[in-house]
Amino acid sequence: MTSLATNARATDGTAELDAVIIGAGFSGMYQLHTLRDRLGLSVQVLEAGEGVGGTWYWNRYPGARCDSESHSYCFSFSQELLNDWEWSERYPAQPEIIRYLNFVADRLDLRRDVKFGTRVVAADYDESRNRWDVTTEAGERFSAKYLITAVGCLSTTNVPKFEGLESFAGEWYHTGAWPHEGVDFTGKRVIQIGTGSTGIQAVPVIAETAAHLTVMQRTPQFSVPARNTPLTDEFRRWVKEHYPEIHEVMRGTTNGHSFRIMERNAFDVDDDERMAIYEAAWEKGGLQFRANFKDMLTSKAANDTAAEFIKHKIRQIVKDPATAEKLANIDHPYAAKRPPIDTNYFDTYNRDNVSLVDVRADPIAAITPTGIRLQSGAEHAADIIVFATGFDAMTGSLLRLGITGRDGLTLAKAWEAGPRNYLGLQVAGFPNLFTITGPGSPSVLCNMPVAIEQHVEWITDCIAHLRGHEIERIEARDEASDEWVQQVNEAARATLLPEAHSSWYLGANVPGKPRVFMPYAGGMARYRAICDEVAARDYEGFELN
Ligand code: N01
Repeated sequence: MTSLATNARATDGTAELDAVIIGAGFSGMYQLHTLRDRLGLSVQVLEAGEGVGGTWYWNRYPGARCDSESHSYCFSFSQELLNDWEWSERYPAQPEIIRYLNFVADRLDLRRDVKFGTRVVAADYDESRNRWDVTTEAGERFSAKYLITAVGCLSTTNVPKFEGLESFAGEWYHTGAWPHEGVDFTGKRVIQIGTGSTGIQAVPVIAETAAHLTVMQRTPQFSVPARNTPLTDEFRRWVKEHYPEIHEVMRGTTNGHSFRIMERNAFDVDDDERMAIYEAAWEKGGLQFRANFKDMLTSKAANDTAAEFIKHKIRQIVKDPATAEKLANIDHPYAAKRPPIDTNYFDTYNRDNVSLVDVRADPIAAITPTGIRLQSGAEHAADIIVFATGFDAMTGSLLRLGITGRDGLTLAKAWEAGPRNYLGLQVAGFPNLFTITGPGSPSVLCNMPVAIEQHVEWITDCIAHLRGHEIERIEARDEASDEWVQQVNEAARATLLPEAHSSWYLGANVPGKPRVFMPYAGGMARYRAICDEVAARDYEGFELN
């Protein structure tokens, strides 16, 4: 089987490649490294941003910080990268993560095969040539045997279509497309819409300099303190000495973090002991809070104990009882929506310059030249509006690539009723297209670098297998896709996750989006075993020819 060692150009100017990867975040960077440097393929990465980093390139909003602990939020495949990088804090802030990803890009010499400022607008499969023809916004064309999307799960910003936005006389920004030069809130009246993980990180930071911050909350959210702190030399040394054990935990747990989920159930202990466990976890901080009991996401009664604990904390922290009630009036199980962690979020509502508006009780009617008008007619003035309104998650970034498979079948048509694929990796009708952390894989329910490394390595092994056996095409079978969709649904139904009716996991935050629970909730360890088994059985469920 021949490989195009260097990028050839057809007479019409199309660059001929073995593989095109779309996106240069964690996943695109690692996929480039494995295909180019391990398999020797000619690869072109196309990236809309002007630098590497993906989600961390775009999300530069105040307070942007990772909720995974730094020593677990990095690549694990290279001992050299692990040895030569030092994290400074328990949770890395956006600038540090971008520095890290640039360090990786330098070390692996990745940038020479990334075309920045290049947005893909179409990708068409040509069956007669068995090639993907990729077109960019600027009209450039690339042709490749393999097309790999590395576009992330949370990359397409959701700016709700409020009437009158264009009439607003002030400035407005979405957190996921934040200006690189930053935004100066000093002395400004700011309205922030949205209280998800992003909004909860941004509120305390914006409140520090704004004249006044009005937070518009539609769905109240649980949040646990992050307890961010600088890392000690001792901890850093310990991490460097224990990578094998740390990575074993990360690869063996449900959610890819460096802590284990406790073996006990919530009612294995009495009320006093349970409260002591929650108090200790609250003091320790972080996403570990949900790992206190193994039935936290499967038993409503168990979940209620955590939910009540956090609601009680909110009422204790927030001094104004009416504000506390709006924040604590949470109607979904704890962690059924992605649980945020925070730095002084609830305490920020005790500041004189911060107020909370319940826009579920009184929805936003319109944006006016001077601010926001609610349905009751109440007006809120603003110089700056911050949209912390999330993303068209998981499918949005794939659908906007304009992908068309065999016989003119568009991905939009194939996924009309919601995403349907096999293992979250391949879609029937779209040969040689791989979707890293696609819907139907654990992705957002897992510490992302762990999910990404597993997908990239599986795809790399798969392509090596195809090449080694002179196989031209791999494509998910219809029956296997139907079965997988059923497994994804069953895995979700076995948990409390679908009970959060406003969750972006279900597509509920985007009007008109099909309500389908998108990520695979069966756990990363189980998913990894399934993928390995499929490969070992000669790629069972895929058509190879
Ligand atoms: O987005 P969200 P996010 N009117 O969709 C509200 C990851 N992340 O950017 O819940 C009024 O969670 C919406 O209300 P509702 C993480 O996985 C990771 O905060 O739809 N409000 C909600 O309050 C996270 O889950 C890190 O009713 C409207 C908010 O806007 C994911 O990104 C850090 C509205 C959106 O919350 C997304 O988080 C930050 C409307 N029309 C984020 N439309 C890390 O640590 C939406 N809202 C790695």
